[in-house]
Amino acid sequence: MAIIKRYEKNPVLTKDHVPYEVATVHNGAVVKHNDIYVMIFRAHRLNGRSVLGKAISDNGYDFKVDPVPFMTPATEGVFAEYEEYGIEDPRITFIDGEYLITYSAYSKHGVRIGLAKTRDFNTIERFSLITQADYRNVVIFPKKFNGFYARLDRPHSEINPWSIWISYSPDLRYWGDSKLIMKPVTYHWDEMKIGPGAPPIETKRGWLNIYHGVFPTMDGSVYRLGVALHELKDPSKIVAVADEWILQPEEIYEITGYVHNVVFCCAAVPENDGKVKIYWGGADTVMCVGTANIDDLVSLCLNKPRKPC
Ligand code: BMA
Repeated sequence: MAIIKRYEKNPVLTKDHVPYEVATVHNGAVVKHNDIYVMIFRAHRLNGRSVLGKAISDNGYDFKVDPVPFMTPATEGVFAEYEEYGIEDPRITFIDGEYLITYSAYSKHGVRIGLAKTRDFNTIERFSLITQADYRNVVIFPKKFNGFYARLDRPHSEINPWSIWISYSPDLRYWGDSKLIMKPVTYHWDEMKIGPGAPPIETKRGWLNIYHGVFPTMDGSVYRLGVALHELKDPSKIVAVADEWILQPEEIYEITGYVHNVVFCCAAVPENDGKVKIYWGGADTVMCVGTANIDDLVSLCLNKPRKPC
């Protein structure tokens, strides 16, 4: 049986739900704020550049989109220079009473990561550009370690297949002590590259990291999702990585679209009943959701691990 049960009415959000003109709705971050699910999603404008939209829901399935985008590329200040080509793939972490939103900022200089903050999803403040080029997929842990914020990140690499690193910061602005902690495995479903997906979820057995892995084929790349466990006190240490993927493109809305054969995750919302709602973009075109038991994901890592690397 599939470890993630797809919601039967997927996709939960498409461009038809959006009151302004967009070509896609995907790679959304979702959190529960005052018992309301808030989704910040990526949407391509008709010029091929992305903005971030906002949608809310009472149940995590039926979303209503705001009349205007939540964030558009900055037009002044230091951010304008680095967001000219669009803003993409948000992730949200709640820590110290604020929501931290990381996003990819694209420009002629490459892609780097912006960090914005909000307390209520009504107002938003850009805080800092927290990487140089070329980085994507930065997720911040919802806890500090020895007084330091921690993040998983994914620098671009020509020599080594793109891998997951960890970095630390005393103040969210300056990051360092970076270390490579997880690599793709040759002739495996994630052999081409891996990257952090949802911000990690704390479980009794470790931090659950839902990540994406890419496999190259004659028909282009296939994006799938996998899981890993990191040590609770020291997330730079990997307890186990599941050998099998947890989700691959299988439904029509994942197989065809703006980019075919893609499931791409930016968020997972743990619930009180031991389940987690996992959100993913299908074919870079629509937003989907499914549920899994957190224990099943943890067991998959522990009982069917792959060789560490
Ligand atoms: C990655 C990013 C994601 C996208 C994925 C599949 O490199 O651009 O935003 O979902 O490719 O196209």
